Amino acid sequence: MTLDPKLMANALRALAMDAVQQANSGHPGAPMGMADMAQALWHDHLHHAPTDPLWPNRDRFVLSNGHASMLLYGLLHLTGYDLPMKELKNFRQLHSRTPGHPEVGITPGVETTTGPLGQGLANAVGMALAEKLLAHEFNRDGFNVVDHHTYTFLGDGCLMEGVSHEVCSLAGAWHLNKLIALYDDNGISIDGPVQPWFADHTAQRFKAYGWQVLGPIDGHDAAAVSSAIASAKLSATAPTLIICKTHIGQGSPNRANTAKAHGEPLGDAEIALTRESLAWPHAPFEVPHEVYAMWDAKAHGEKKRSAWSHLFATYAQKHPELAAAFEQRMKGAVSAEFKTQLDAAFAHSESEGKSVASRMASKMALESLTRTSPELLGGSADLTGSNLTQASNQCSLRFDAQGHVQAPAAQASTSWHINYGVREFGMASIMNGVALHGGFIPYGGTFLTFSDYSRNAIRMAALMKLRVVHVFTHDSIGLGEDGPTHQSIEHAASLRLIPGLDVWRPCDTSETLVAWSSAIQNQHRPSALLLSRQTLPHAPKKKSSAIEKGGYVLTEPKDVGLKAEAVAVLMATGSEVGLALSAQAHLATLGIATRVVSMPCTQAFDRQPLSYRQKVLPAHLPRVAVEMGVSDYWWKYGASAVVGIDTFGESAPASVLLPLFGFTPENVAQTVQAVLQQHG
Ligand SMILES: Cc1ncc(C[n+]2csc(CCOP(=O)(O)OP(=O)(O)O)c2C)c(N)n1
Repeated sequence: MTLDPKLMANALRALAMDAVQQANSGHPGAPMGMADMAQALWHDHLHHAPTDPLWPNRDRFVLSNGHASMLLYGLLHLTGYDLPMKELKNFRQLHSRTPGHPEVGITPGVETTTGPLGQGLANAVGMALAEKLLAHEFNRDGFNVVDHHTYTFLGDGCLMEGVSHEVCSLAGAWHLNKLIALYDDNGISIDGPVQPWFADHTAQRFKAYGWQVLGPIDGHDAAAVSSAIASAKLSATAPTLIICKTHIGQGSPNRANTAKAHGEPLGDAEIALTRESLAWPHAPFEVPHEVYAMWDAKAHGEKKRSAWSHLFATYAQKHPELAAAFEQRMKGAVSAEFKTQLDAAFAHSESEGKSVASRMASKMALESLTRTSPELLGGSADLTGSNLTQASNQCSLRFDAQGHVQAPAAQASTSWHINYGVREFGMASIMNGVALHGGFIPYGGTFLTFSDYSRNAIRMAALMKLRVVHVFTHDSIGLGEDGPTHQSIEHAASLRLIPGLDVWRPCDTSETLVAWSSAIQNQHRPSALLLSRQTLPHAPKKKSSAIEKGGYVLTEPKDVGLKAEAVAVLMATGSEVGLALSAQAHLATLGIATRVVSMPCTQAFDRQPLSYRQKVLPAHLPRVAVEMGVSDYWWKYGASAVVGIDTFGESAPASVLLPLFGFTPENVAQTVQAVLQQHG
């Protein structure tokens, strides 16, 4: 069979224009423009196995400009993945395996969900980082069991997005030489030719990051693209950007090089003209057998995959423990030891009853966790000493000038901690890429207020059901003098609005330990841990199983010396649980019996059966919520009043701010009394 790269690329073009036309929506221009680049990469270089899309040592391919989804679907279909033509005909329709933008978990061969521009590139950086770290940890002489590239396609939009700066700067500093990015430099975005708003010297920009830059080359010359990729693969110390000059909508006589090609179907008349100009006479969704044969990657992929399997089998004989650990890590299984350790730490915390800031409690959890779970890949966006994300046995990740991971001083097991620099969004989206690659449970810290910077990546983690853990410290006005710029007000409530994200705001060491334990055990869910800067008192003795439910009865009137049944419930989280307990004690002196409910994770609470939730929050009892944040969130729990903050904070010591904003036992008690009066 003689290969015809143009014909192969034209098959991608035809499928893209026909599917977009059939859906009457979508983006034909980018797939048509990148078809030759895709042919060069996927045919000549990409190590992938359509019959086993999750083979651990496959190359990763990330379509960062996710609106070009039809390019990826075309590639997956033609190379032999389980993506039949009927799925392409169903492009963008309900429950198809070809959603508008690629979504991981829906389409075999899709490595990450892309569409929010810039983040696919960030995910690719995370994948390349994971590869490098796993290779360092698991490869042995003659056994490069972790040895693959990460490729990404990206467009002008990805490069305009600020997150591309954050992550490409890191990729350079980390010497991610197996990361190869192909830039679809077509000079067009939605508003038109980009020159007036995107005049960067991209090559110089990437050289300044420490990348190798190849091109500009003709992105429609598949041989030129292929040989650029071949040289990129030789890079020993730097990631590579290949600048490919292309024409958006290539092949369409009237739409090529126009913004109209970006996001509109070409229309029947233009499609007919395009068929002619491409010399592609076939009916819509018809691909000749010989073209399928040229694209079919099943046999070749299976050869690569089985060669790796053999290598791994010999590795497993020589290094059985490493092989078992690698398999466990790639499955995302955590050692049973971690739970034993946390249970012991919990018992210790309960017996000690120490007052500790919850950020410090989190560090204590990490001290134990990182010893049993080397897959924990920690980090902080330049706030390590404040977030307390680095356990004493964790090594700061460093690379030498040759791009090698600097081995730490002799240590039995290594857990890494990454200094991400001041790059919250970059950190969060890189963590997603690391989690997608497999082999690690990434976590990263910053101040809770700056969760806004990371927000879309947190949302993407939730959408993709990724186990990443965000450590957000300094979670309220309780941080004090840094003032309103740093004080979280709306953040807890706003994070709780993200479907599929567990938001924990623990009140003491024991709850913090359970929060960590739950975050790690939830393999298909991201978690955010909201932690205090200030010291928090230990709450009364409790069971970890109650805390896991996300909301539970912490104290009853009898715990403060009253025989009576509770007449009201105080619901509180984090630092305000101690305050609710003080208010409960204060009310008891007035003969008013209340119950305190701790609600460290409202999502976990919401997942409990109704009968449990009604037991904790009985319908007949008025409720007062106490949380140093916007009051809005608490109305859903039937609060009659909320002691919250609906303005920004102030710059002053916490000891001044707390009473100023009404966070005193007296004010909380008065609020309960006022509610009881209203309820007669
Ligand atoms: C974060 C984000 N902002 C905006 C969009 C909407 N959007 C989709 S494609 C696009 C233009 C991208 O231009 P380019 O990367 O050059 O793509 P091309 O025109 O070459 O297809 C925009 C603004 C998005 N998907 N993500």
